[in-house]
Amino acid sequence: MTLSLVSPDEVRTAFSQAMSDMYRHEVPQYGTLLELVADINAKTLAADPELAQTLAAGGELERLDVERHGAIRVGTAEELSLLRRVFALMGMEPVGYYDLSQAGVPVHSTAFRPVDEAALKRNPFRVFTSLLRLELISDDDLRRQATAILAGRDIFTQEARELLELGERQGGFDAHQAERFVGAILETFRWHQDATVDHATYQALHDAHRLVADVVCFRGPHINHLTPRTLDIDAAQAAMPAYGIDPKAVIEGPPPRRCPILLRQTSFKALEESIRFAGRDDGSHTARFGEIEQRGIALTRAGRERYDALLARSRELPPAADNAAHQRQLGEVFADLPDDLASLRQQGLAYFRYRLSDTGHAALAAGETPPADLDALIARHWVEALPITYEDFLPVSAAGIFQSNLGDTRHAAYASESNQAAFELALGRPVLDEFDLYARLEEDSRERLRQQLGQ
Ligand code: OOG
Ligand code: NI
Repeated sequence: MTLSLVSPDEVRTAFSQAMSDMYRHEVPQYGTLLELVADINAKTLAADPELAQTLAAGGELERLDVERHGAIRVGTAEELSLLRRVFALMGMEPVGYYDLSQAGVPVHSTAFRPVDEAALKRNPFRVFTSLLRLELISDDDLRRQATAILAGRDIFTQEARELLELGERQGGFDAHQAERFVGAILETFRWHQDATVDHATYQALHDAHRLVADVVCFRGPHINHLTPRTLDIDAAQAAMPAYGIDPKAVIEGPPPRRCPILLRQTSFKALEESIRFAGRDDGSHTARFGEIEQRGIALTRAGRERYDALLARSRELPPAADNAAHQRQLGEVFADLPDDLASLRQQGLAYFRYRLSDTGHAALAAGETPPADLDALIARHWVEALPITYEDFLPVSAAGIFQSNLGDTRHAAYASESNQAAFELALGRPVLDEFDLYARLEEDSRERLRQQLGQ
């Protein structure tokens, strides 16, 4: 009997929907956030037909409602490499390396996400995945104890492990197996009210760093937030209180711009939730929250260097009084970066997807000779340059999101080297370079164009 395998895109879509349903059930405020984002997106599109048209042309409109990212934190190399295999069956690969230790968070991370154009269009679901760096716990006894606790847990059900191996053997799943796989993997990310340790152990780990307690004291890496994509994050941030949501103080990332770049994010603060310790006494734990994001154009290495330099400059200024003042201040610093697509393109600061326009198609059909170079093709409207959306994360913003959920006690930067090699060893493969991926998307579109034009 031959097996008819479903596409990994379908498995990923089913999984992202199942995660969203589970999280809405676990954290009802996330459901409210989804409503808010849907309201704001509908209003934004109605008020800005040009934006609606650009999004539709780029294939962004169909994916808007399914689009989200999530975040998890794991404790061991084995957990991370198993998740790498699980996500591979959903068409997700590790992209980028993020070192959060500089910001006083004892983890390093990658993002599992689809990488090719068709898969990104179908459903770009991403999971920001952090690995706890136990070596950054300075107390020897506590570090050994945390290591032992983690060594004794299994974050996967037996069924999940069996299906993972089956999927790898077969090179995928049939529809029924895919459904079982999604259900079994969902268990890994479920919230457990029962901690696996007693109160004293929790407290000791919590005192080392709140994140250490979050990773070590539970049965598995509960999903700690999910993040829908909004088209107007300033409006969404402003509307949160009216929906009963308490936002973090400032929106992370670049200021509002005519041509949105990279990624802007904000979240509501983590909820205090009741838990039960192994000794049966009650306590509380604060880890889970909701976030929204607005995505813009992906920057080239040169563009990203400009972004990083401007962000660093803005961080030297005295902190602003509130989000509005913060955004104004950022806006002044970022005035140095061109804010129109033509300049971003001509100066090689951002990535674009090139496409033969209706005019180009008609001219070609009429037997006209196309202009020889890209700028002339664009100037004569044969070709459209569409922004390529940024699909990744930003380390400074991620640190801000972590931080806003770690309460008021800030940990100083860890005096450690960033260690991509150790992360990749734990992961079991190198991470992909995000710039290479965007460059390839751009180059593929140019290659298609050259073929159509016979150049
Ligand atoms: C991850 C925080 C980073 C983002 O969107 O930058 C993140 C975490 O809290 O585990 O999700
Ligand atoms: Ni996030």
